[in-house]
Amino acid sequence: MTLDAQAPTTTPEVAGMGHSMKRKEDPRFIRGQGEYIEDVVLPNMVWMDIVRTPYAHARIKSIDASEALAMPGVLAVITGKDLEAAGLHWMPTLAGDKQMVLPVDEVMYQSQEVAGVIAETRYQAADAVAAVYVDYEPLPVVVDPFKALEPDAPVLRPDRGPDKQHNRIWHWESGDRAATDAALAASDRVVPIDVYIPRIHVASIETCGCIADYDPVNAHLDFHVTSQAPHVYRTVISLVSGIPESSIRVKTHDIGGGFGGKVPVYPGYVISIVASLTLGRPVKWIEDRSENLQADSFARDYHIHAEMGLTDDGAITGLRVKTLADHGYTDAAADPSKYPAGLFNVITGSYDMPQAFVEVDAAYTNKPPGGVAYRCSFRVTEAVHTIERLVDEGARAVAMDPAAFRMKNFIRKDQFPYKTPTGWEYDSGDYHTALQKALDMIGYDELRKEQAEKRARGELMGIGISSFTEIVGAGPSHEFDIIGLKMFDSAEIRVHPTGSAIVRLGVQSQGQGHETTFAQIVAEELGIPASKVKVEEGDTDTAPYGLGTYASRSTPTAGAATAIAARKIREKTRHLAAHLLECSPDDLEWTPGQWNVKGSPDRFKTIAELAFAAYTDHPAGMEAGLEATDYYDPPNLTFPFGSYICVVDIDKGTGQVKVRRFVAIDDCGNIINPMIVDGQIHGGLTMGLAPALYEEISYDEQGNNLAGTFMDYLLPTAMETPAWETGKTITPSPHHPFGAKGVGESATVGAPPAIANAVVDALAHLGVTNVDIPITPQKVWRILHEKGVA
Ligand code: MCN
Ligand code: CUM
Repeated sequence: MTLDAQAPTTTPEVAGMGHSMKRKEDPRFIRGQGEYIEDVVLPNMVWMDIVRTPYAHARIKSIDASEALAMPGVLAVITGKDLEAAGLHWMPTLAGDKQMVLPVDEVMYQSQEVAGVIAETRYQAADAVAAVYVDYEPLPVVVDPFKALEPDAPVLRPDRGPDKQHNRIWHWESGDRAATDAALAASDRVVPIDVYIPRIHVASIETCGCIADYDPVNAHLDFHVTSQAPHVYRTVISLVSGIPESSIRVKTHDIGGGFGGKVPVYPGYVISIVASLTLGRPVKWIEDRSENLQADSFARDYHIHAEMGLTDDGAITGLRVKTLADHGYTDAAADPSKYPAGLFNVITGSYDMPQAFVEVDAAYTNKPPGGVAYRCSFRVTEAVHTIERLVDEGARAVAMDPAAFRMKNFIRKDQFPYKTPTGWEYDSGDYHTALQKALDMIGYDELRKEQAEKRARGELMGIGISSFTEIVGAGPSHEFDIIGLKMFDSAEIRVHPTGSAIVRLGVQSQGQGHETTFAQIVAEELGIPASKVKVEEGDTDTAPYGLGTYASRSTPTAGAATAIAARKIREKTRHLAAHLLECSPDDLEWTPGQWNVKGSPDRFKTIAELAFAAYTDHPAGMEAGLEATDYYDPPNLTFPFGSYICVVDIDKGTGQVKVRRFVAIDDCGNIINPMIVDGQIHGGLTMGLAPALYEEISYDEQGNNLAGTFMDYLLPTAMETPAWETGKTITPSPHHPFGAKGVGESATVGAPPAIANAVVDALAHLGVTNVDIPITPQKVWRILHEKGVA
């Protein structure tokens, strides 16, 4: 059923599902009392800074660190040769490729790490970095992934197997090629589109950083780090270093934004650990902003050619997609093993697609490695952008309104669970209702009239729609793993004698409000007020093993684990209540926060009484205590969706695009905290506006990063951000324990094509069929100039 909002079943004091409880973490954040890596200072701590290459591809002839080593406070300079001696100069990437910790022979991208300099203070380390002399011999640079695949291109990774002496990393296919070719051949028309989704970077407020603290006496490593996946880090560190996992504690603190950029294990982390092992002192390393923009993992960089088959009356018959993915010098994408192109084959989107075939090739180039990071669950943003742009071009080809075209081709709500031709099973959806709500809210018909009048006067106004389907919540574990680690997630709940509780989780908040929402899940299931439920994440010594937070998976996986663990506790309290009330457990029924004897409303035991009894008055034969753990393996992913409509006005003189209105209707199933979900959507929309209009990391022919500072890499501020108008529909997930779907990335995935479609809509009468993002004033002005309009 599709509802506008669900009514809470608990009181505001208990604050279970559906209450807009204020975030428990905010008092410390708004008072500047958060604790980030930079705030953590350990006794006897020293600093590391990193020497980086100015060349995108070069041979290292020699490194001379003698002058640096003689400088005040300098303790060590670590090079690739030092690591090679210990077999630590390469490390595995999460995608099963390998990555240099420090280079021995060749540097592969501009700003790659070349040496770590450790000194008593940060300033001494930075000064000494400038005194490390590296003699480079420049090598030919490959920046264009198409050229990388040409037969005469230099092979960038000769370390790969003898059968892989070329720059193609992998080729991946999904769907039925022959059936799709046949469907397109039989179509009345085939509409093509070429889209480039540029490289972008998350630029979270807190850059990456760590403190490696090796204690030689106890042979124990404490690793403080700003990471989205602490347990995975612990396992990787153990595998790389040989230190037993029981002697490694990974500890996060508050995280100043992750957005995917804090999933990979960066070379700086490994160098810090080696430095601490060598010196026996805590070693802190924190990137500066330019290092973060130039060397951390990137997102997108997909060159996509897509074709859609259509009948003359506007029915979609099939979709064929060919893509080239630029992965930089190593495949370090944090994609599940089976999915080298992530979940890109969700590209059939919200449409009832008879046939589809998707193929992706990945290429090495002389750019930083990475992939997927930037608020996108495994390449879904690229997929959604393509299908939503293509659907608009399809509508235009058959002279249909883009809203009507979508309504005609949407999967109908009676078709769920819906199997896509590329193999996904969408759990639930109601796309018609969401789009209709967005059309009504923005006043679509009026806007079309206004647009026609303006066009007659020569003014440029456009309306763009995006009706996206997201795919979030990996596992199930039989399909999803990262470096072999199955993708489930976990929760452990302990209820204390006086009725308060602690929840420990394998996921990791970076600003999403887990301390609040996970407490609300316990409040909903057990009736313990959310204010009395402490949520703890990010300490691998105490939390149950989990895969971490990315791909909007926390609510679908750890949220489910929390509910199931709470239900195990509830079941135990039923037996406690039966003992105390001297009745059979079968005679009891649960109403929020208490067990009642059926038919006797005055005979009940509250959760607080039962918690106390678990430690003071449990029956013979029952274990004392009140706690439970759950490792939840989801049966399927969840498929949140939404319909966004954007109105833009374009200035003919400057090419400036102004987003006049933006309506976002989102559906993430049942909602834990409506205010937090709204916050996620507002932030996500701004992070969708960013690549649509401003952000791009590009390189010149020599592989120089052209957007290595905030002067060139433009982040939208409050000035550029329009007043988002949001609304909801609620279509619960049928398989999730409390009907929720993830939402953390929906808006970033859904927003860019709405904006791009609005811009193309404003320019379509001039013959424009696509404008690649970021849609800068210069790009638009050039088009207007060419068309003789500017
Ligand atoms: N929520 C809810 N009801 C739902 C779904 C979610 O109340 N039906 C709540 C959750 O309980 C959680 C928040 O909304 O507090 C986001 O939940 P979810 O969709 O499960 O996503 P995750 O917690 O797994 O967060 C990951 C997601 C990702 S992948 C990126 S990238 C991103 C995002 O969250 N990074 C963020 N939002 C971010 N927000 C902040 N402030 N900082 C980041 O780095
Ligand atoms: Cu890929 S950005 Mo989020 O999934 O951490």
